[in-house]
Amino acid sequence: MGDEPRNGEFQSDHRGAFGEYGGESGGLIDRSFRERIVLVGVTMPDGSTDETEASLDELSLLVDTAGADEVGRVVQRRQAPDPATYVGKGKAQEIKDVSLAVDSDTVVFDDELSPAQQTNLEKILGRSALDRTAVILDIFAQNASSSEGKAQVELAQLKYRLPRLRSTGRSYSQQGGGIGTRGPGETQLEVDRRRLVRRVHKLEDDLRRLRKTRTTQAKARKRTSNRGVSLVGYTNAGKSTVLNRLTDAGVLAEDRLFATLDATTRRLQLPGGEMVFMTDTVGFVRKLPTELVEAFKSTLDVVIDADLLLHVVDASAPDPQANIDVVRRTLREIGAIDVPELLVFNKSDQAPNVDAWVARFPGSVAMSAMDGTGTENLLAAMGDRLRSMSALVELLIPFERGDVMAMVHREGQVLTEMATDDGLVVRARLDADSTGRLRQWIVGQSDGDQTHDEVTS
Ligand SMILES: Nc1nc2c(ncn2[C@@H]2O[C@H](COP(=O)(O)OP(=O)(O)OP(=O)(O)O)[C@@H](O)[C@H]2O)c(=O)[nH]1
Ligand SMILES: [Mg+2]
Repeated sequence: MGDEPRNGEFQSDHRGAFGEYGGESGGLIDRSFRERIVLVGVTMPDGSTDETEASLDELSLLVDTAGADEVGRVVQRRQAPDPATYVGKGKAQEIKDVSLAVDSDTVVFDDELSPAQQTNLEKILGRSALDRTAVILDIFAQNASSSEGKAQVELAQLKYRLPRLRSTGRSYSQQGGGIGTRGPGETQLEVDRRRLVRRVHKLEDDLRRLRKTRTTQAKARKRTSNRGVSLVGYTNAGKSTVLNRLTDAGVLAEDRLFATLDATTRRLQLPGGEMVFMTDTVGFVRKLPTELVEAFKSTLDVVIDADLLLHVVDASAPDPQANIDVVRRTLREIGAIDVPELLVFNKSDQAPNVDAWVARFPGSVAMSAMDGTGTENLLAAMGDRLRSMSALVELLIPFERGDVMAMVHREGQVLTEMATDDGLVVRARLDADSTGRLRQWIVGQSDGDQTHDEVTS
C-alpha cells in the first residue's frame, strides 16, 4: 500500500499482547517458560466476594490458556476504583510483597486498567501490571487463523494499545523517543502513534469490506427462507462439538478457551424436512472486552440475525447457572437478548445431575455431543421451536400461477395440496416475512403450534 511504506512491520505475528512491536517488555506472556502470575480482584459495592472469586477462577483459566500459572491471589473490597492505582496504595504495596514472596513476574488485574493506572502500578510493583482485557486479547491473538479473524484481533489489540502507547512509554521502535525527548522534529512516539492509527484505519476498511460480503451472503441465505440457528454459549461448553455432531462441519473442537473465533455455517435438515443454517461462533466469558466485541461485530451479527439461538451449557461445569447468566448478559450487550433461545445442557455423559437442570428450565434439552446421546431429542426440539414461530396458513392459488406455488415451496413448508375447481388449496407453514409476501393468496391463517384442523377459512 502506497501510504504504508512500512506496512510489513505491522503484520503482527500475534505472539504476545505487548511484544509484536518490539516493545521493551517482550511478549505479554513469555512462552519460553511458564510465567508466574499474581491475580488481583476487587469487590465493589454492587458485587459479592463470591462473584469476585468466581471471576478470578475464570481469570486463572484464561491466564493458564495464555500460557502462564497463577501463583497467588489478592482481593480487596472497595467503594470505587482508585483513579490512580485501581486498588488502594496500601494494597498495591501488599501486592508487591506477595509478588516478591511467591516470585511472580507479572500481576494481572481482573478489570480493565486505565493507561495511567497501569503505569502507576508498574512503578509501585516493579513488575508488569496487566489486565484481563490484555490476557483475553492475547488468547484471541494466539487462536486467530482466518484473515478476517486475524484482522479483527489486531484491530482490537491496536485500539487497546494506542492510548497506552504514550503513558507506558512503550514505543515499538525501541529507538528512544517518548515524552521528554521532543526535539524540533517529530518524536518517535508521535511517529509510532500515527503509523498505528493508519493501520487501524486500514484494518477497519478491510473489515468493512469483508462485512459487506458477509451481509450479501446472509441476504442470499435469507432469500431461501431457511431459518438461521446460532450456537451460543460460554467458551468450551461444546458448541463446536454440537455443530460437528449435527452436521459434517469438521470444525476444530478442543478443550481450550476460545478455540473458535471464526463463524462457520452449515446446512442442516431437521426431522420435519425443514432446512436450517446453523452457525458456530465465538464463545463468551465474563467482562468480554469492548474492543473485541466491537472488532467482532460482523461475527456477532450472525447471532443477532438468527431466528433461534441454541444456547449450549456445560452441565458438568462447577456452576452452570453462573455461566448461563454470563452468556445472557453478553447477549443483552450485543443486542441479541430478544432472539428465542433453546437451552441445551451438554456433556450429560459427565454430568450426573443433568436431569435436574433440564427440569429447572422448561423446554430445555440434555445431550452429550461427545457420544451422541440426546441428538434426536435436540433436533426434534429445534423443529418444534421453529415451527411454533411460524404461522400455519391456507392459500388458494390459481392453477396458472406456478410461480406462486414455487415461492410457497421455496419459502415455507408445504403440508398439503389439494386441487379444487377454483385452484390449488395449499396448507403451509410460513414465517412472518413470507406471509406478508403471499398475503393476496392467503385465505386462512392461525398462529403457530397448532394442528392442521385448526386452520380456519
Ligand atoms: N465429556 C464431554 N466432553 C465434551 C462434550 N462436548 C464437548 N466436549 C469437549 O469439551 C471441549 C470443548 O468443546 P468445543 O466444542 O471446542 O467447545 P466450544 O463451546 O466450541 O468452545 P470454544 O470454541 O473454545 O468457545 C472439547 O474438549 C470437547 O471434546 C460432551 O458432550 N461430553
Ligand atoms: Mg468452538
